[in-house]
Amino acid sequence: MSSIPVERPALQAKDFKSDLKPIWCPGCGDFGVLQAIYRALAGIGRPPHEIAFVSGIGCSSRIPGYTTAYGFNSVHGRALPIAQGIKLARPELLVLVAGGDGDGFSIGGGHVAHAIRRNIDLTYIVMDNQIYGLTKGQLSPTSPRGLKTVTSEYGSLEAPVNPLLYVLAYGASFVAQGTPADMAGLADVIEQAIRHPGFSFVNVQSPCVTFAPEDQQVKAQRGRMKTLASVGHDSTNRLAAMGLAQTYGEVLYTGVLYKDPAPQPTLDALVRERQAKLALEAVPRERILDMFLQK
Ligand SMILES: Cc1ncc(C[n+]2csc(CCOP(=O)(O)OP(=O)(O)O)c2C)c(N)n1
Ligand code: SF4
Repeated sequence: MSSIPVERPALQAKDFKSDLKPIWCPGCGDFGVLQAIYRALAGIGRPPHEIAFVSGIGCSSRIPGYTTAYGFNSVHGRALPIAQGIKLARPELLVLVAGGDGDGFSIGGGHVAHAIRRNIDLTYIVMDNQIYGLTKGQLSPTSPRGLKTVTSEYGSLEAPVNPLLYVLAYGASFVAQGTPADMAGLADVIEQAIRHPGFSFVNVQSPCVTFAPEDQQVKAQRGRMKTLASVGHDSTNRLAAMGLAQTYGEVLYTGVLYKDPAPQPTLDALVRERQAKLALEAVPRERILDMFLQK
């Protein structure tokens, strides 16, 4: 047999596009997120069969089906536990997780903190449209105070969850934000998130053109967008990142907010290490038989 290594052909964005046609409303921000994911995956170069893409339930959670990766459109709010299980069982896979702000910060909010503290190597992309899209426009955890929806006819009385502060405060290893209004920037942060070892989070302000108000649409976003590079942000400084994250809902910062300069070991790696150690220490099978036969 030849020992010459076989080079993998370079992959292109189109290699990650499935035959399924998205059924999102025309103009939905999630189309842009999908394109950015195709580009990021092409940049990474792992073939689709080496990628597990898990989502919850919602318009945004349809996204794995539009890729050629192995997809699991799972249960509302439960994408993260499923993805963590997959990564622990099959650490060689590239694991992506995606869903809406409702999926991630309402019903699934409790899972985020635990995924972060476990620091399992996966990338979590939240399509934050500040509304429940699939169920036709109810308040979501990131809806701004005062928003009038079918469930808040006189305007929401609640303050929104700040997803950036949430994940930064729990110690996420990589935190970025993007928008389909800047496709190149979005593809770039998703690729960086995938490359980063450990729990990586990308908040994408992905407008719902059907149920979200005008000031959340791409046109309005352009007036609020600021790249983190333009303000000279040091992405190795978590406290500086938390300071900028306070402006969530006002300034739309794009780029990498935080990237751990010395990433901690991931739980999947630690589990493998322990398994190997225990296997070495394990009593050999023959010895167990001896013990049983009291030799
Ligand atoms: C356990 C459970 N509770 C509620 C629902 C109904 N439900 C489906 S999607 C959804 C919220 C969708 O909003 P979001 O997660 O933000 O995603 P989007 O549709 O906006 O992309 C809800 C409440 C469900 N499917 N399962
Ligand atoms: S309802 Fe909103 S989030 Fe859902 S597909 Fe339509 S535009 Fe997108």
